[in-house]
Amino acid sequence: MAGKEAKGADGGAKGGSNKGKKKEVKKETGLGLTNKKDENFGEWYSEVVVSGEMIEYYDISGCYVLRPWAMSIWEIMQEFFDAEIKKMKIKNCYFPLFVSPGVLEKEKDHVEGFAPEVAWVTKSGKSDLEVPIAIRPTSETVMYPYYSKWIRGHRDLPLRLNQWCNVVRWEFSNPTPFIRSREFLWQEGHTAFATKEEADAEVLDILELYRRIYEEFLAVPVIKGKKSELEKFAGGLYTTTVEAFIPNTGRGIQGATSHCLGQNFAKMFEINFENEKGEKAMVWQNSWAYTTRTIGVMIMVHGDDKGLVLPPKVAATQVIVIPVPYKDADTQGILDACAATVKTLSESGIRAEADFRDNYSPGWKYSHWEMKGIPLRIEIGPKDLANKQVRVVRRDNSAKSDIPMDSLVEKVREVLDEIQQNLFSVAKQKKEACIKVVKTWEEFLEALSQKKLILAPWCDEEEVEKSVKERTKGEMGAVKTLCSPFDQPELPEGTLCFASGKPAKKWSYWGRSY
Ligand code: 87F
Repeated sequence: MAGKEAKGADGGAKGGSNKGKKKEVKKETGLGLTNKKDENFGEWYSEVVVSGEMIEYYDISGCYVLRPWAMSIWEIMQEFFDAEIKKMKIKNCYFPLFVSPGVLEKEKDHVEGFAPEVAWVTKSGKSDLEVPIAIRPTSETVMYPYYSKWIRGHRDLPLRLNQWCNVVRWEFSNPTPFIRSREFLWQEGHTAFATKEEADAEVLDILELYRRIYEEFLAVPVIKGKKSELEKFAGGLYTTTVEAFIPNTGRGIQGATSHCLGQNFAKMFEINFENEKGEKAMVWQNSWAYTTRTIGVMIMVHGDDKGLVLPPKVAATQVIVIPVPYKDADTQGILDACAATVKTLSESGIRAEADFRDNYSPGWKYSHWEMKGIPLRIEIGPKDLANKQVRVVRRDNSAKSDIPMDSLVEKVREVLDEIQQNLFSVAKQKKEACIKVVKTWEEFLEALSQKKLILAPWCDEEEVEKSVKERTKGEMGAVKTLCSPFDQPELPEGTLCFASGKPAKKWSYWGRSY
């Protein structure tokens, strides 16, 4: 991959105009993707995360290097979410990475199904550890013994903690950068309340923050809803989710989950308190998480054949300023104008940089920054200098316009907002065009073969869901319920389940998923 950035990849004459020669430049420099999003999605994705400088592959399968371009997206979302949960009086903490086997197994039921994914440390140096130590796949069993210790009376409630950390789950099905990796970053919130009402309310408050991360930051539309009994977190009472959809593969993807745990863990870990009446009571708990998967979903939804497409709100650099010097022109004047442009934008809070590297041509830089998905490019050449203007080029739709220097900040801000809006509305339209309402099994199979996001009336019976899984399993993976949307269309009296023919109880989204 290093070859892609090899020096001497000098697209066309240095300082020359490359306008209209973009294709040639790409060929010469080896920039550009070899796979197309619509033809070879999986290969396209692997290529775009590396060429866009988000990921570097690692010599342990399922593990990836998060490069600064990706990490800065994580940090921007983190800054938002962290501030929001602090407003809700949730506090950050940090519990250890290592879990003793006793603690991990304390809560057998919920860990059992996950056991094959738990990674263990068995040695220090050459000698075997007396007791192997697990690496946290999630922290219920790590944290809840302390909740039991710290919660005594109703005045200790609510207890609302969050931690930002990494977790390890030794997955065996095909690893994908961001989407399914063996180690990933997340926040995990774990809260305890005196009443179910408080817990219920928080579940939805957190889910709303997850929706905002996807829709307002990543410009990815999501569906809020409830998981089926089969798909919920088995240790909890109910699971709410934000579900996204990848039109190219026709697959749903769980974006983030907010669980009400009920009192299941309180029972197991004896998290009791004395209520206001002096009686012994059990707490009500929630847990909730979003992970670096968010970044993968964003890449899959917005990326195109030229590379990444980053929404301005999460791009580390929102504007790249590229000098376009010309033979006899005032090169220093152009460079100064670029520097001044960056300074003006930066001072007004717009994240801008200039690419002054003199070993790359402007054309090469255009392709390079397109590959990295930078929302807006500013070109400054002799004509722009003379006219006291800059040329701006949008990454989302390639639209070009000239803006006068004296309205730079105002106009750039406007265009960035438009890009953010446009990415969201295009993604939403695409998603909505994929939704297919089906009433019968035949329609369901037809929609499935067309990679649709299926909305169907369902009897809400687990056996039926299992049979749908069974009847659709194969190379592509089985179909499952993604969620039952909070926003339920009307369900006329007498509507039947698409799969069982029994009376339908609710509308549910179905599909293959990640
Ligand atoms: C893998 C190995 C061991 C998922 C696992 O969703 C245990 C688990 O408990 C496990 N994979 N889970 C479920 C995690 C549930 C819950 N934890 C806190 C969340 C949100 C954050």
